[in-house]
Amino acid sequence: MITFQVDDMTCGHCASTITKAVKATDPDARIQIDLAAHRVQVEPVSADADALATALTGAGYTPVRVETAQSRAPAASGGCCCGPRG
Ligand SMILES: [Cu+2]
Repeated sequence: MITFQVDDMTCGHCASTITKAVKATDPDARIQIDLAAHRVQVEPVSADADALATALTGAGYTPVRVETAQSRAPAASGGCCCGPRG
């Protein structure tokens, strides 16, 4: 299960757009959306977390990967939101 925090997902239309974006990337994926918490949970079949994040970004949203409670990695590889951008 891969969880994303998507703070700019604010209504049912956003949720359906995100569902379509995930399905376009991984047609057999299972998706659970919690609008109130702005969370998207995906149980992928063929896509990985990066592909799913790319799909959500491409749909116009800002997904932030949420690590599950069992493994709290202190430092994630790759970029984060803290740095200034161009
Ligand atoms: Cu919306």
